[in-house]
Amino acid sequence: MRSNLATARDSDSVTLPEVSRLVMLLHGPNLNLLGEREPHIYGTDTLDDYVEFARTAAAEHGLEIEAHQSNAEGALIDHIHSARNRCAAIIINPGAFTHYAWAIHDALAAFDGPVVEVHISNPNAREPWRHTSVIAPVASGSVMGFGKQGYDLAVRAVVARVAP
Ligand code: CA2
Repeated sequence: MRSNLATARDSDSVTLPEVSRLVMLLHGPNLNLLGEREPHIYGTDTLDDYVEFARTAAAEHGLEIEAHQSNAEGALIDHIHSARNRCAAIIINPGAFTHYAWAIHDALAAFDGPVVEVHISNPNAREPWRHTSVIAPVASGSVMGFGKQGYDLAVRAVVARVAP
């Protein structure tokens, strides 16, 4: 597995590799509405609650979360590009982009670190059009159907894959 390395200099000006502790957490379209509608599917937690939960889980392992949500595919792609050579890993809930956004697939394929796909619900137990993920082939793995707990599992999956 390739890892994203930043460089740091010690007092003797020797360049030392330093593993980035930054993890990008991305949320796709409509997830800004979490907690406002469809609580029977997505629960009552807001997006801020999810991000805070992931931040706390990451902090327990010495990782820091940089979180973004966008309803625009291009904005998500720009965030993925900005994670290159800077973030150790990406955790992404692409929302409905999961099922057809090949440009997000391509952007993630160009990211060197682990990518964890996470879903609050279990798309495979829902409508047939949700059963395809174009993100899964470029993800290290996927966590789905466990609600907020899935974000803790996603963080743990990252921890297991980035250098201690
Ligand atoms: O279960 C997930 O996390 C999903 O990524 C959520 C997406 C859905 O298209 C995927 O198939 C599975 C939908 C996000 C919509 O979120 C809303 C939240 C509250 C109210 C309305 C929509």
